Amino acid sequence: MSVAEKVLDQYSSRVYKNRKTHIVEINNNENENQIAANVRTIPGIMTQRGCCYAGCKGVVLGPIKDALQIVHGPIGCSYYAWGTRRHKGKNAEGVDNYLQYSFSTDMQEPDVVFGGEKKLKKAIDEAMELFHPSTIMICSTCPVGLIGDDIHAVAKWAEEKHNIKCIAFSCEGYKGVSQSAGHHIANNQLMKFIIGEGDRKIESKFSVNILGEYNIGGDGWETERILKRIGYEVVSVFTGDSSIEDLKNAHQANLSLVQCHRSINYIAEMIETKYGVPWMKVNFIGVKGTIETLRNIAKYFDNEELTKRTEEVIADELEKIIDDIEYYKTKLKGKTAALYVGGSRSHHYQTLLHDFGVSTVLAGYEFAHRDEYEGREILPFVKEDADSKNIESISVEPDPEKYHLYLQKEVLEKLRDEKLLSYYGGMAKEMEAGTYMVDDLNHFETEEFLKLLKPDIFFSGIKDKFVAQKSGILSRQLHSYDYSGPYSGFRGAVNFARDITMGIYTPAWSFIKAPWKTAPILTGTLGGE
Ligand code: CFM
Ligand code: HCA
Repeated sequence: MSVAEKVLDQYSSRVYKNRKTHIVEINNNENENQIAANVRTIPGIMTQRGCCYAGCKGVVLGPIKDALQIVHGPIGCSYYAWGTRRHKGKNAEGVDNYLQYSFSTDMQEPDVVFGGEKKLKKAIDEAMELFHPSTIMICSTCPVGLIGDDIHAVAKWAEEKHNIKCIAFSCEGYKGVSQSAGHHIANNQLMKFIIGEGDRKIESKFSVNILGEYNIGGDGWETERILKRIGYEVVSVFTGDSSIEDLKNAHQANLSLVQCHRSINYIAEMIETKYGVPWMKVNFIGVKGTIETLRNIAKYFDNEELTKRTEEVIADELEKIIDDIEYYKTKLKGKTAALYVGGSRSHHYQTLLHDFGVSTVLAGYEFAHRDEYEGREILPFVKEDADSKNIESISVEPDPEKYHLYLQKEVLEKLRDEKLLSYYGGMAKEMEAGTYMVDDLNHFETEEFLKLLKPDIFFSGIKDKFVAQKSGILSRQLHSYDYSGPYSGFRGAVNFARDITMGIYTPAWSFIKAPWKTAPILTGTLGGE
């Protein structure tokens, strides 16, 4: 019996049938690594997924520092989205910073019975009186959708009364199947009400947006540092340490760099369709990943000076970290890891682990779509390539829900032949045969897989890390890095290696004994009576 079969075999037939489609043993034949993803979790299963509101307010909007964000709903929802992800933002002259606050309407039973719009209006009036923000965002949580408060009408009222920008997000937690629905809702509203509003003069001809970079542990700052050293102008970052003023100008950049595709692909595609700004998938996690990314960006701009400067910066950054990298390699080479994070890191961090000789035995996502697992072909820089190669018919479906490129078969083959198609995502094709890819890994499966695969490290989240840790396996949190970081770029790679080396070699492990190491696994009575 394979490891997966041993885990699945313990389920009832109904659950077995469902979960089997979410667990894939990687096969050398790429086409066979197909997985079910982005579908409802069976009720009763202890999923680690979050909700739509978490994806909208918690993830995409949360880091925007100068928008005062009011959560319309019970206080718990607001507190959760404020405290968990730890958004980092620097104070800047003339830019408000509300990151340390948690604004909520604190919905109670009478509001559910009689409606909560009055309370929401009062909260907006109070916020205006105390803070005078220029932008307010309203995010609704589950009860609001159930009772039917019209937050969009309230937003319109607020704009007229207070002469501000007020945007409502109907991101009730129950919508969709995970955080993923919330990303989409946030992206649509940012596109509709913010992007395109700015008219800042962009000086550089090498200007970029960094999309899907939320500055966890300071990652965005590190990425920006490297890009600026080379000579790029960073117009906006979605949304780590961002301000409305920057986001407004995103349409003016030459190129969008997409770090986390899952949470922001909608904006990348919409900016391309509406303003003609192309996008490119990047990965600033891992030394090799960063170098490859920097070279790809330089290749896009195709400028001799910029290419030279890129190589100089790579060489200089490498020289500064090479001794550390070599040292940590001696400590980490040959170790194994399991990764279970949201919708992009389980793939990105395999690049970084490879840098240190750590291999992956299992990787999974909470809410990724099939793209992130299986990959899809993308056509970068559609317009330019189409013109220069005389490709006649390319139709791009602009609806972000179905953003596949619909190409005629012969066109597709021609592009493939000329290596104009690049591949996005596809964690499967970088994983070794015999390892596991699991979608929506639940509590039970986590325990079972860890017991059977025995990885040296389990990279996971706030909720699930302690199960592993108490069973004697080191667990590092990849959501907010157990409050360490940055882990991106060159310096980040060293921070990461230092943290996991400390974790693996700490003497604390000799004081811990997993419960099943001292207690018998089977209990029962032997003999007749
Ligand atoms: Fe993108 Fe993210 Fe992630 Fe994500 Fe997230 Fe996150 Fe994550 Mo937590 S946007 S998909 S919804 S990289 S909050 S910064 S760590 S689950 S893997
Ligand atoms: C979220 C945010 C989260 C949660 C992490 C966790 C984050 O999706 O709601 O619960 O482990 O990164 O903070 O992913």
